[in-house]
Amino acid sequence: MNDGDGTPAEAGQGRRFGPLGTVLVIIPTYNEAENIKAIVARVREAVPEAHVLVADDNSPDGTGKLADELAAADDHVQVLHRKGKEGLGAAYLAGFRWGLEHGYGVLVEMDADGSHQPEELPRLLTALKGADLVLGSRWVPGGRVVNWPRSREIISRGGSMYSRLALDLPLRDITGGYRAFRAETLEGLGLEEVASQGYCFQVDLARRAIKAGYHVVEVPITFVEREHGDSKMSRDILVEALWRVTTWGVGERVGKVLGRDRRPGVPDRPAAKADKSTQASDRNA
Ligand SMILES: Nc1nc2c(ncn2[C@@H]2O[C@H](COP(=O)(O)OP(=O)(O)OP(=O)(O)O)[C@@H](O)[C@H]2O)c(=O)[nH]1
Ligand SMILES: [Mg+2]
Repeated sequence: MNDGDGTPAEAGQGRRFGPLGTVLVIIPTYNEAENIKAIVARVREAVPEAHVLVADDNSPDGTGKLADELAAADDHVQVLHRKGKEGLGAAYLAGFRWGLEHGYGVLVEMDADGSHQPEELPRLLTALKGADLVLGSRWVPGGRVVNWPRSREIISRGGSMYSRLALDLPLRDITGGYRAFRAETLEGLGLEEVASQGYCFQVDLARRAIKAGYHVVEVPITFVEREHGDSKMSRDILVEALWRVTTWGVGERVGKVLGRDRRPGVPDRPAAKADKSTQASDRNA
């Protein structure tokens, strides 16, 4: 258990946050046979009380079978077998659903390829004691990337900057996928409406959290480029992100001009928390 102590965190602007409850680390996999054992072992070592859910899309390289072996040997490891490759977003949505149904208090997103270091998870969980959502961030002071080609860094930084400006989000790393959500936060994001898949899945969840008034904190991380296996990044994923972010941004601006007080795709609900003014912390930005 990673219980919060209910103390008002300085970052939470006076709000009291409840205990965290049990942590579920969701690891989506597609052809990660070379990585799955190491990443699960590192999570189990770094945060022994956390549970792991591998969400595998019937990987042809047998990742799902390896995950089954891990699950058979460790009651903190579970596997969600999915029919076939449907993209990162769909795998996370299925993993979130599973985790919420099973009563987990915290749901963590983590890649299988070692880019998101499990050893940094305790820092994310500590920050979550005073937040609704914590983003592992490469682009705040103290954050960095290791072994990334310049071209990837430009795409990633550019994607976050474009999303920040287009969607008016006070965040630095909007496309990153190392995150810790409180269960109540996920329940308030309108996940049933989420259709985005690749990088824009992460943008979509971040913008929903901000627009719904949740307190989002960025914690610096060191992102390490994968050493084994192939990236699933593709031109289609980039085009999808560019298209959706642009559409959301235009929709929000048109909505403002028309006097609507809510953004497209964002659930129409009262302030998520008592303090609606709670916004993303620019503490680290
Ligand atoms: N279940 C599932 N997992 C996926 C799918 N696509 C990617 N993943 C997983 O999502 C995580 C991130 O994918 P990566 O290929 O590492 O994408 P990336 O981090 O943007 O690219 P690199 O930096 O080049 O590694 C990895 O754990 C993948 O195995 C998918 O369609 N289904
Ligand atoms: Mg990766």
